[in-house]
Amino acid sequence: MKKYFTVIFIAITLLVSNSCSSNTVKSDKIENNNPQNTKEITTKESNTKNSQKTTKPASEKMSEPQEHSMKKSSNHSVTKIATQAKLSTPETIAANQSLNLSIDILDQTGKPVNKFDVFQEKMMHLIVVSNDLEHFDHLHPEYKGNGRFQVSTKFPNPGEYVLFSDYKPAGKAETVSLTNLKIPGNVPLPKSLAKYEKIKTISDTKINLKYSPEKIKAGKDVHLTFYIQDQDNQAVKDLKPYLGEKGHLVIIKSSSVLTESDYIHAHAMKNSPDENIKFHTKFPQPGTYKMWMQFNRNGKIKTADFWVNVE
Ligand SMILES: [Cu+2]
Repeated sequence: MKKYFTVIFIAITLLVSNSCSSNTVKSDKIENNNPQNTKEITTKESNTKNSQKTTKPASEKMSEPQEHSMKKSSNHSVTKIATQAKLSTPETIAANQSLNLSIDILDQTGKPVNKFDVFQEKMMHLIVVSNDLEHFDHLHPEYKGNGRFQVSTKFPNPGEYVLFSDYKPAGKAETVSLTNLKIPGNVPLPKSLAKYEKIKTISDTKINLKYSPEKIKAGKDVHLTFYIQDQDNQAVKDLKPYLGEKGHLVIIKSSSVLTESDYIHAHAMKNSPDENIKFHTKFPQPGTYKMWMQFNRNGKIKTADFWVNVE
């Protein structure tokens, strides 16, 4: 078996949060579990292999977090702290095999951040996408204490992936940190690009997207409504909460190099009637975005994806 030199790195975090709400459930689990053949991934300074791709965003972020934190905290009661995520993978990685991943959340000086608040029922929401946004996964790594989260997952194909770790250091604002992972091998040819369809069918469920205004403009408010119907085009009556809300929407802007500013995490509006799931959000920049809306129909989590164009 050929050994691959594992990929890596980390980027400093910035935040995306609009949410001022804070939950204060804390973990009391302090068990540090360090898998043996784990290879620690380099930090941005020593990153070599992917440097052409990652050095730029990482170094740009390096100088910024402080400034960002201050800007944000001035209009929020919760302050943000500059944190970063560090990803560790097994030494040998390959497509389509289970990989144990560790994500360490560190402060600016490299010390573990060890207390987190639960939000949307979890301590960390991990969104994994391939760079072309074909692959999407929403995971909940387990907190092992001492700043370390662990999860096991598979990456379907060789290629570049971005992991958006979404978490709240205790008492602070929601934070998103990016890490990247390269799965070695031949990258498959892209499938034909999805059209801008507004209706998706997932087995017995039809999801119909409407938004207003119909032409989405960067920086302007947009209302997104997902109408959920059964095979007979009847509004479903069996939606259940998912992560404490009616639906969970992740939006990522298609970019040659994904950064945390490409990630939007919208929260469902509480007052939508059963068969509709509504979101209110803004798309910061013109471009092409992919959205993944997840909901719980009678115990089954379904993910519907849509592309939208923002002028
Ligand atoms: Cu989640």
